[in-house]
Amino acid sequence: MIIHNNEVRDILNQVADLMEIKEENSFRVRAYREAARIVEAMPEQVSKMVEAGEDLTRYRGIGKDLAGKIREIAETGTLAQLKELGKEVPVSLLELMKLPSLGPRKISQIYKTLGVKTLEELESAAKQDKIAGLSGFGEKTQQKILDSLERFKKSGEKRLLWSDAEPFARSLQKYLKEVGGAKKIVVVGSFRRGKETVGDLDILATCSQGSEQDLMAAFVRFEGVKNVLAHGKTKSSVILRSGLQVDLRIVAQVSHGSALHYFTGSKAHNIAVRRLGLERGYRINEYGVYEGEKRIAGKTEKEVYTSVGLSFIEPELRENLGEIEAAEDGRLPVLVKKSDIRGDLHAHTRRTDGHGSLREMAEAAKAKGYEYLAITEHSQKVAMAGGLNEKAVRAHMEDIDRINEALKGIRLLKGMEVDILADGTLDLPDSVLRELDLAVCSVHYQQRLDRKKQTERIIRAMDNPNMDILGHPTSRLINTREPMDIDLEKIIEAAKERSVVIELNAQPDRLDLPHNYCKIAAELGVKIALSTDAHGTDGLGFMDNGIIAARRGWLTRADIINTRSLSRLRRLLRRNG
Ligand code: DGT
Ligand code: CA
Ligand code: CA
Ligand code: ZN
Repeated sequence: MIIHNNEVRDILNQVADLMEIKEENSFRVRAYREAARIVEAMPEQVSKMVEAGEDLTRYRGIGKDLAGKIREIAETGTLAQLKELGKEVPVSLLELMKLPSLGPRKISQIYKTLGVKTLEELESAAKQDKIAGLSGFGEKTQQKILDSLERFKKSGEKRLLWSDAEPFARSLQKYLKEVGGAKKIVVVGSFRRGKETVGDLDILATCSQGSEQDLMAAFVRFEGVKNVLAHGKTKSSVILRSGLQVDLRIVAQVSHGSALHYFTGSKAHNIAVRRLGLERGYRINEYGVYEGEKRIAGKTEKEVYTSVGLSFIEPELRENLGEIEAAEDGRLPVLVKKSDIRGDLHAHTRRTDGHGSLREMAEAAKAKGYEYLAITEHSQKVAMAGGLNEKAVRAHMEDIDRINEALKGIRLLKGMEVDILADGTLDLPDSVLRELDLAVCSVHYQQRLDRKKQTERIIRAMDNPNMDILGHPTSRLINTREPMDIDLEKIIEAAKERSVVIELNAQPDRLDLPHNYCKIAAELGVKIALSTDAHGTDGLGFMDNGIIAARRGWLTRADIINTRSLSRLRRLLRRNG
């Protein structure tokens, strides 16, 4: 049985949630969450490591006890402890955790005082005005709960983050490739377009004639399958244990290009291409491009585009947001790629809320082939993360100087992630900000100001010449937190006037700046910092996600400052003229 790291992570987090609702020892709760985070970041399938008898305690943060739990999950797909906890607190309370307005403490209180166990019961309690009276709640919180219930119902099933779908996409692809007769196996749909979340996975296959049935049979037998929704000759659909739906289609090899194009989408892009075909008298569908009854193209995707007079359009651009017109005019951007990246400009260490040391982070960045890595610790306002005051910033800078002397082939930059305070001033005095190599400035508190105030707050911060980069500009957390209410176009224009760089934060649930705004920024000539916001050495790997997001945002190598050598980067940062 293949248990994916994300499934292990989810079970560990569920245990932590239930323990927290039960008000168990907070150190234990944290240990589970930490283990979940470590498993998520593991470069290999933990289930394979368990199978090979590897010792998981070599990961810092995983002790003997947790290693045993992880082994149990990897071997059985579940954890007896979760069932035990379920006897003491209803597992249905985990559903309530999906509402951003409720944490374990509040859930525990609502459960204990009102006996609320489900989302429905929560809604009726709130509607009957029973929540507002609980200590620590009030009218406002009750309304927030109702609002988030409303949003939750509207969004229905949550779409999966691209990065959470990826392990399933990869293992299915590998698995299907190994079936006798299988030829090309491509994951298409929104996954191929690199959309930040995917509704389901769509797989397109070709195979040698006569092996269609074997391929379909193998697909529905895949170890991760929970339900088979349909099992046909050319199309089957399954639901995986994680809840993700996967569709497999088999097409003839002569149609592969057309089918790739059709099933990659987006629908809006397809419709626009089909319309261009119609203007030339062609019919375009998933089987080919036809002039009358004659197939004139369809074996490759490129042929499909050529048939309507377009150059090849990268999947990430296929949203009908101007890519067709750009292809017609020969203005398609040459999208940034992984090998263009020469450093990372947002990372934390143990000094604040990260997990690695300066040296570990530097070595990991060097191993990625980078020239530089900016260590940008939180500032004092972010006390929860152990943010640094002026004195601590100086110690941070001295440590970096010292370590840089010892390092070869990689340079650490003295950075800070400086909080933008509610009035738009920065959380550290200019005297110390001036001495940094770079300041990423972000909003962490009071994210619910009204649109005008919030926009002004951020622009005011940009007025400070010590600000180099605006960090995670909307503060959204995909599936959990709405973006701040801001006039982002105005902020981008203000960044242009002040030569402030805007961050594209590569955390899989941030991808902030969103892609349509990346495009606007690039058109205006505003530079982008593509940064991972790594909180450990493994976090530097989020750059791969970030590249996809940047490509969806039409960004080229020239648009992104960390494609530059260190000396050019320094010249681009406005603190150096
Ligand atoms: P998702 O799954 O919601 O993240 O988004 P997609 O884009 O993967 O959509 P999905 O799975 O419904 O369909 C996969 C692709 O198949 C879609 O991107 C384009 C193509 N497709 C589906 N339905 C239609 C349709 O009615 N017309 C056209 N032209 N294409 C369609
Ligand atoms: Ca899909
Ligand atoms: Ca689909
Ligand atoms: Zn950060």
